[in-house]
Amino acid sequence: QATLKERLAELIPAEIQNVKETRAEHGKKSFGPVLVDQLYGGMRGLPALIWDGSVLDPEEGIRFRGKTIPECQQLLPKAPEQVTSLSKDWAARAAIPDFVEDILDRCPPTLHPMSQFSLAVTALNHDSAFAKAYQQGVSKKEYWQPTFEDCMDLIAKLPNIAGRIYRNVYGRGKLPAIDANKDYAYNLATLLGFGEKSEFVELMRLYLTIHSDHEGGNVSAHAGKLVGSALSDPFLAFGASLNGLAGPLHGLANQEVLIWLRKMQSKIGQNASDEAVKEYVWATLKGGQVVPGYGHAVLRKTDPRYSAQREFALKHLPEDPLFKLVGQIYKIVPGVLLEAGKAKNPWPNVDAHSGVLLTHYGLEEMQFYTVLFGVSRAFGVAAQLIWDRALGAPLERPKSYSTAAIQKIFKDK
Ligand code: CMX
Repeated sequence: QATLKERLAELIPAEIQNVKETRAEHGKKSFGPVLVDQLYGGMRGLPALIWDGSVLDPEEGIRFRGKTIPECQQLLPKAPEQVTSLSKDWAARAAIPDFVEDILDRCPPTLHPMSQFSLAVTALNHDSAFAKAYQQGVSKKEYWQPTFEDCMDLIAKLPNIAGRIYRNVYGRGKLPAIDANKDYAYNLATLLGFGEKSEFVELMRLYLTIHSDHEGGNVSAHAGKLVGSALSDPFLAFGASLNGLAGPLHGLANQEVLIWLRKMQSKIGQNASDEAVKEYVWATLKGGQVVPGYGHAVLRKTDPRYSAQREFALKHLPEDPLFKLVGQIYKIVPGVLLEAGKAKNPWPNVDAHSGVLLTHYGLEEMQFYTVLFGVSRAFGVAAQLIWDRALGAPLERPKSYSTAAIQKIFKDK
């Protein structure tokens, strides 16, 4: 049975050929007009990147390698032997260097967990196989191999980093050892102190899968790809992803949702009427703030990642009061956002639901939530970094314009 690396080595030559043929056939074709508004408007909808692991449809949501979330739920895991050998490989690579432990142990508990996470991941570049191979003059054709090793190390070490941050910041005792006979989600849950709760472990399996990838243009994915394009190693590249994920319009939204819900409860009480909730939502908008967990730059329907978590909650915690509040909000917020008339998508995204599930099982420290998002996002970013190096993706360098230049270009047109 082939290892993951051997399988990749089999697939790469055909994919190089596939890209070559695609470029030969379509390379000179136009991909639609670029509007000046797209330059000012955060490049929304601008075709600009290749990303193979997943594709996001505005109506349908994410597909991972062509499969929807429900299809993945049906199909995974289909290869128990491969899963076991991969779990063992990650367990064998899981230890983090002493100096990275020291860095984390010296962080003040007031430093946000995402900043600590980013520091630790960046520091892993100390042992990067890619950086070392590059210094030794490795050929371009071989780039993907040390990148693969770094990506596997990165993924493998994240549970120890996340667990250490959680226990340091929240005083939750000593970190246990990784169990080489258990899967990644179980080990992550155990390092956080929740391994005994089988439902939480199951939640981690769902959580790690649905947060892993959301095509290439979102801030964390794009930041990783961009930095990787300078041949910065996967630790430096993924550090950039984490810094982007830590923003409130992106991954930090899951923390913001919980803070917003708690504030709402303290303001209008536990079992508030629909009217009172609606008023609170309006007050948020009138205060010039966003409703966290709602809206999306690409999606125009309810995020299937939200629906998958809602299904989990309906099965395992239908009576949880906070889950009921999330359900109540789901009925109210889209109407308010539509009436307010600004948001292009009034429906909930992944972050509207995740915190409630974690809270239910006792992981109540909301500042930590985005760290879990980051652990999962490593899978998508790392996979693309390997493919980018295998396919020889070039340095990213789009053209920027000044407003004066735009005015000049269109002066007489
Ligand atoms: N609440 C209030 N206003 C919102 C809104 C929301 N949830 N969603 C969008 N809007 C506003 C925008 O702020 C923007 O206002 P201005 O014109 O004053 O700048 C206007 O509606 C148009 O925005 P849009 O085109 O619909 O949305 P964008 O593509 O610009 O932004 C996103 C997308 C996600 C940043 C935005 O919907 C938002 O801020 N949502 C709340 C934060 C959130 O949940 N982020 C997590 C997204 C998922 C993830 O990455 O993890």
